Amino acid sequence: MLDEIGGSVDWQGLDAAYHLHPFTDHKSLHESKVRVITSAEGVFLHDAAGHKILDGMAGLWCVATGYSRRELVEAATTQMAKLPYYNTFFKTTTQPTVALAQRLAQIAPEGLNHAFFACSGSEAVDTALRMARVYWQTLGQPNKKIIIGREYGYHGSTTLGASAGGMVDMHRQAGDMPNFVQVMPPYWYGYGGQMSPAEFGIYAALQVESKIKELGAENIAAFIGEPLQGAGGVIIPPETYWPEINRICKEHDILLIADEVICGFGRTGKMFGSDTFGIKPDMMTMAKAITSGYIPLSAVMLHDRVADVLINETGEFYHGFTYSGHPVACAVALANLDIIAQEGLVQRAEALGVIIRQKLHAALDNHPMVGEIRGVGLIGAIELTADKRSRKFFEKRGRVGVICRDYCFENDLMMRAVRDTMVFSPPLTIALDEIDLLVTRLSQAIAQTYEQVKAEVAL
Ligand code: PXG
Repeated sequence: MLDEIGGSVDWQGLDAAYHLHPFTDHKSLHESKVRVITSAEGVFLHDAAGHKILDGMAGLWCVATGYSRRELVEAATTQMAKLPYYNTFFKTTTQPTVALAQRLAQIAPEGLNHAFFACSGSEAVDTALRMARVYWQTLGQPNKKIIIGREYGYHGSTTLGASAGGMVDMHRQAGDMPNFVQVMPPYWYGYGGQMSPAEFGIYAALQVESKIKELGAENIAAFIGEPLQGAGGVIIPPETYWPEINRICKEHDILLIADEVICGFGRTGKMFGSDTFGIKPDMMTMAKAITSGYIPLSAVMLHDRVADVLINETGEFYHGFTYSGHPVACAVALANLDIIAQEGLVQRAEALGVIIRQKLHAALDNHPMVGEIRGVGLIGAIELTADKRSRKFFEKRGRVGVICRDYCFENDLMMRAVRDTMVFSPPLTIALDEIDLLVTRLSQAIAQTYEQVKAEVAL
């Protein structure tokens, strides 16, 4: 393979020799070879083999403002030249850090007025969970330690994040600390049976209340949930779900943490998923689109009622990171939030979401293998099914999804498969003709998948 300056470098071989990837079975990766991404602009990626790939996933759900934004590059280089690093530990701060904390307070739901910075979604989640426990310790209730999460929830890959999430394989591989439990997700398509979505939303929320009663509210610190469960397969809760969760957390005096790492900054058609679903969080975790993925940054936003206790009563909170509030990352985030505001990307996500779903319905509703098309703003999912009417899953879960994902790759479309659910989350800057291209390539991949699997599963 030729590198960009014309030399011959075997990047794939070197990658196999020296690099371990996240969430990867390396033996099978080495058999199939890695794809080398070399550059990107707008909503397109380029790889070393010369493909121009439509990025239907905005990287990993993060490149909201699209690739190749000069404004973000300039914000980073200007800040690097002025002050590339300083910490926020010992009575010091930096200007971009303060400005970003203020900006986040302005755009976050009412009452969430204080920001704590970290570098990844996992660290933000870890921080929020520790804050929740410290909050209750400070109030003289140290037994309130248990965190309730949900099956298929994803809250990152630190040990606390993995424990809070509901990914069984992560739990099996040591991500299973004590004092974490999971309840059913509000996954109507998978678990709703004969219930209407509205009935099922209440039913799923009441599982949280049952768990609280079983374990005792006096032992529970917080409930954590993504407004919609992204990595779990874009599980969008029925409208009845979150209002009931608000009630339950309030009534039982349990903190409510909204993990906005995927939903934040316009993805769901409002600034935050909490705005879209009417969530009243005590804390919000955010990352990814805060900088459109250009540089690592995350934050926890705290409601006044939590911040007041931590600020005025706790004393020192023994937690923080070398790069908390990193000035370059914060400068990039500010420039990124400027673009989101100036280009109306939040409203755009809402409007384009309607259009993309219309087009997907028109192209795929009659397909025998498409069980459901769902979405909100510019995030969505297509359930591939063995039986449309009964919403039956394939026998070997996940296999058809991988086949379809590989056909997407072949058609120069980057998509994710979660089990047999195809998920999409393109940059919020995607244009109408690029939406058409996404729908055409995805439909083609689904048709090819169908041809391959229909004989086996008698669809
Ligand atoms: N919370 C949520 C809701 C997430 O989606 C994290 C926390 C952790 O963020 P960091 O920055 O530590 O990765 C995430 C991350 C996937 C995929 O394949 C999803 C994530 C990360 C990597 C892959 O869907 N979400």
